[in-house]
Amino acid sequence: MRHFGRFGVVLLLLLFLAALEIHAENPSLPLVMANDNRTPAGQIKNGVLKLDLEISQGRWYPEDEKGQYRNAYAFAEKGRPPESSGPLIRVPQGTQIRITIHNTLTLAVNIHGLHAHPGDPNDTVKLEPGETRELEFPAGEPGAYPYWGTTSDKSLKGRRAAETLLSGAFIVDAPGMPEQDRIFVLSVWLKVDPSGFELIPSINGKSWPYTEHLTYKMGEATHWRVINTSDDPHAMHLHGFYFTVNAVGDGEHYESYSEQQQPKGVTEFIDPGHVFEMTWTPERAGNWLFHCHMMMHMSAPAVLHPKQAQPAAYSEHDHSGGMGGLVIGITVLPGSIPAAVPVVTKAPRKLQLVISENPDKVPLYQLQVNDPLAASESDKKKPPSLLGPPILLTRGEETEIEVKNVTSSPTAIHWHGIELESFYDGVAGWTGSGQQTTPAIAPGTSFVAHMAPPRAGTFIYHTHWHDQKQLENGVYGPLIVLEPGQKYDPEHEKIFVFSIGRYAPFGSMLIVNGTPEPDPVELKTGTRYRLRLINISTNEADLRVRLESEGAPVQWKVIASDGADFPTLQLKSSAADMGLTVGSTRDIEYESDREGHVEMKISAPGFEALIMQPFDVVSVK
Ligand SMILES: [Cu+2]
Repeated sequence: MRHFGRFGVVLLLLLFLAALEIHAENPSLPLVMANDNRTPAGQIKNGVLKLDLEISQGRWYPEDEKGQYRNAYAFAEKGRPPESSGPLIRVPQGTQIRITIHNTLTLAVNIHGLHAHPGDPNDTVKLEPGETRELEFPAGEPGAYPYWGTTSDKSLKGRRAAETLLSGAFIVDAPGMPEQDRIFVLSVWLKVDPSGFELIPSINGKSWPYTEHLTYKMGEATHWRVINTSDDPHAMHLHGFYFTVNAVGDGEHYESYSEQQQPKGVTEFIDPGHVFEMTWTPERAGNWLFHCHMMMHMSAPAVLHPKQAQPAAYSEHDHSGGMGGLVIGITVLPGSIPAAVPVVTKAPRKLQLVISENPDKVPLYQLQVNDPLAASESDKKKPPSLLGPPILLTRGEETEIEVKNVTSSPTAIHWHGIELESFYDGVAGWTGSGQQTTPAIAPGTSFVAHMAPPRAGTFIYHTHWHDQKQLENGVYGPLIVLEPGQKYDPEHEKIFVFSIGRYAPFGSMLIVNGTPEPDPVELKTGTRYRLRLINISTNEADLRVRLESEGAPVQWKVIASDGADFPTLQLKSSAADMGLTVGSTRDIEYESDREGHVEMKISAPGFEALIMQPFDVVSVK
């Protein structure tokens, strides 16, 4: 003790008090069980679902029972423990629903979503402490919906702490609907008070690596529903495969897309209270991830792991890898369909991505791409910027990219949107297979990623080291895949990367191509341009991009999303104003027949100042 001195004693006392604070939670409460949403609650007889629900309090362990818990309110089926998410209400279309619901809390609870859909979002049921209510209503239209409660009369966006887990899934199946789907309810425990800030995201009641580990066979079609009952939007990203969005819902209305309308992508934005339905087919074996691309929703919750703020400390065999929260691990087993055998007709093309520390420290890192085919030496002399140079690949061409880490911290690089082998996907300690997972790229070492990208489009390479420092210091860049024989044409193709950088004295700022004040770009009238837009910010799920002239949006044509081209028949001009969620890309065609000034405005909630990318349209004469 003498080594600590008086200051140390005070510190120990504070730590002891902090520990007391944690254990002030009530250990006599029942456990809140994780609900995998596979088993519907209640009994259906003669077309009537009978379900007895309770609202109670329990101890919620976002990880395992050796970890911390929180006292939380949760729904329970009578006679069973409380669950997160709440008991699954799942009925065939046409079912009549009879629910009794009993509030065991000492607080009144206002319940949303227990009615026929579509319904009035303001049609809620208020239960006083100790009150029991009977509800009866028809199931309504097929779809997926959330039901949820609040003890503070807040909306989903305002719920805090114990009430944030009062949520469940409500599914109405159309006749003939396959029931082997999986349902994922997204929650975020958020507590903001003078004693501190707590953010614990969970899927079906658990935070990675305690979320369910899914296993599929190659070729096995999967069908998922994602329901967001948290206060924040999310950007749900699937590694290694494209998925199709089959339907979306806003909590009351559910819209199934016709086959022609179904968007394909690798990242889907989801607002609070909203739902989407997706299908995909795992075509390559190995380990993959489905996760929110917002850094704060996929990092180990600091409140549960105060010492693990340094992901550098993690071991290669530790699957948590600094990740946490809204992350699901998927293992694809070799199945009945044979693995595609790549036909290699010539030596692979070789590129090098060198990540080094910037001697000037602002930004911390600098990235360099060595491409023997791109001879422009001038590019290499550029000062370090908050952005790596573009990597240009050719569709179908076997390529080896050596990632050389000459910094003093480990890293891992993910080839976002590229369909490649799991081992090269870039999640250290996870991707690959049980026998051999992707290693971290330790300081002074290299990792060679192999790929033969099967589609041309706009993609991203970025750090998958779960470290805000790397993501805020430019360890990312555009990854452009061109058609065979096509050359990258900087005259007519303009890349805009939206991200976050720290600029003293302003702190975190939205930036475009590495700067908050991008130079004007000159465009020529009557000339068609391809704009490649990329959002690789930290947490900006709700980023908006607008191209305007004299205050009104111009017309543009969105031609691809996440690297997937839209069918030609669907291409049409639209007003240049769209959301671009984090981990997403869009390809846009734009042509102006008028001279003048055009501005691309990039904005995101939480950033007062929008960022402007100016264009000067000049006439060709
Ligand atoms: Cu998120």
